[in-house]
Amino acid sequence: MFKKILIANRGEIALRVIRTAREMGIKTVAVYSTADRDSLHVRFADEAVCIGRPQSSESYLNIPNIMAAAEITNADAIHPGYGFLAENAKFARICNEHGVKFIGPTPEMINSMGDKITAKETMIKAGVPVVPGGQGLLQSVDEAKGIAREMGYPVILKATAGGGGKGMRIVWEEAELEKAYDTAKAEALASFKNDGIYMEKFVEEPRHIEIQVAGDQFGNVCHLSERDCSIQRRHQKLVEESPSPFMTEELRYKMGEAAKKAAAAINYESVGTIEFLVDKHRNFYFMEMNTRIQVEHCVTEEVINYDLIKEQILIAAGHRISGKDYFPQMHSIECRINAEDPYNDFRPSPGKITVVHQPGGHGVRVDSHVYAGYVIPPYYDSMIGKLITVAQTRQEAIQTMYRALSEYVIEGVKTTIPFHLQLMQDERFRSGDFNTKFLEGFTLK
Ligand code: MV4
Repeated sequence: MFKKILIANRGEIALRVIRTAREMGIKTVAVYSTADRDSLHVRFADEAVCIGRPQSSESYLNIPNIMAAAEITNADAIHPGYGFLAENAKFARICNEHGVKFIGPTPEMINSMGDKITAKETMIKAGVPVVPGGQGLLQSVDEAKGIAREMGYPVILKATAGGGGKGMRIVWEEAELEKAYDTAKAEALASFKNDGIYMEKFVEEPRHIEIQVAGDQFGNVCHLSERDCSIQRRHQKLVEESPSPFMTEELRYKMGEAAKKAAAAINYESVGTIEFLVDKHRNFYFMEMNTRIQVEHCVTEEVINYDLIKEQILIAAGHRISGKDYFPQMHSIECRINAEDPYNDFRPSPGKITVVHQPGGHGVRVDSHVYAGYVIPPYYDSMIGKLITVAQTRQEAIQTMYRALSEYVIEGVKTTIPFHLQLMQDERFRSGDFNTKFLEGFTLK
């Protein structure tokens, strides 16, 4: 087993990894930017090394500084968390070349899922359903018109180097196609230095349902059931839950088998997530694979009673998994509590938190790195913490969430708590009848 893990991240996920490492008897090294000197991850780690100025590019994305910190502290593994360098194949390669185990998949696995056309081709070969569309890169507007005419509008243009919604264009009729083609290409080039785009049939009002998977170095793969992440706003997830209220036993079986096929197709090693679009007829289509631990991993942990970070560390250390699948025994919901003003277009609200009271009690988990006096820096994401509830039923998990949200006190910055309070009382949310468009028709009272 590793003796000392460096955590190349900050905030709640750094703390989350430190907690599990300590339970496993593994020492930890925090790295931090000068904006994060007073962060809890710095105080709770066994050692801490400053790696640069506040801007991510000079600290949490600065590979030479992180490697230097690993070297001087004698860390034998690096946990990348999510965001920052978590899906950076070059970083994974550099870690491994320096004898520091990257706690995640190999650089080849990261690359094979990073390019969306390559990922889609791999899935077609593996027999995983994908959204109907053109084969590979679009070469011209005329080619795009031909494909769209054949499969019918609406269609969607996506960047092969994209993901997470950046640089997408929905096209409702042929008259719009040429302009959309040009802007999608220009946006892709500007955002990713790669102007490759491809086309798919646009699936209207889909649900976003993802399957958690795990694979080991010996070819065993399993699934750990689903999360419903349909409650999003501008591609930012706000609420996640497991199981999905839309799920049936049959659909879980089919999506679970497809997710395992997807992971097995690249001999996936580590924990990861297969994202699917699910239409109203319960047809499902591979969207992308996340080769990292995700923000919303906690709802899965709660419903299967299983520490996913521990599993990720064990797999990286060469342990075997049994290969048996996991099914939800409980219902869990996560609300992302952000320092944003929900009355003002969710505008970031960084600054000093003057008062904190975090909820507790039966069925409540808070994963957060903040305390009274903590300053949320303007340089990174605006997450204050994740509030997670678990109960026997969805209705009870919602009731517990409403109660916990009512107890949650954060003063000094605006938060998304009022949004979540209203959502937990919303009839449509409570009925489970929602899709990725739900928040477009939601206004805060
Ligand atoms: C789609 C789609 C409809 N049809 N692809 C958004 C994130 C990126 N991973 C892909 N996304 C979508 N791809 C087809 N063929 C609708 C979306 C989409 C979406 C997906 C999941 C969650 C929220 C979303 C919000 C808008 C659009």
